[in-house]
Amino acid sequence: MKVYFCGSIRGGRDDVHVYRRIVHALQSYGTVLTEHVSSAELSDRGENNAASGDQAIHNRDLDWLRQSDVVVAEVTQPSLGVGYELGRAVDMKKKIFCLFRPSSGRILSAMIRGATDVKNFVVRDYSEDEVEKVLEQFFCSLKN
Ligand code: 6IA
Repeated sequence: MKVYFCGSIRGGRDDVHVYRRIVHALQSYGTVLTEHVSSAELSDRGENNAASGDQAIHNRDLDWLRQSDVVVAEVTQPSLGVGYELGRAVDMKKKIFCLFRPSSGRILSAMIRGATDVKNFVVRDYSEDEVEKVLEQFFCSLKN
């Protein structure tokens, strides 16, 4: 199983500790193609390798997105890139699982909350200490 994980980079890195926890849990279900999203060394400049330009990042990420079996996104910290990835993933008919923390005080974009269709696009409100449990429920539901 190949998992594409989405989380904010240039949108802000406040939640990187949550991304780490999610990626760690995801690794028990398959290969996480985008592990770097949870790297503490990656700043909101979104660049720790000056040689790779934005176009290369975009094209490589879309290749990984195409290869993926499932897309998991932490959507609490608003990010243009994550929104874009989700839109492209919908178009590719991927299974998508979005995680949102209401305790942040934010209200999730209607374009994400409203994309819910039960089968392929699921939005789950959760708290940080439930990460492992909600992922387990999601991956179990894929088997049915
Ligand atoms: O607009 P944002 O930067 O917040 O978008 C974040 C999303 O876009 C993530 O889910 C990533 O999959 C993707 N993304 C944005 N920037 C990068 C990136 N930067 N590398 C990989 N994916 C990215 C350079 C870091 C690299 C040299 C280690």
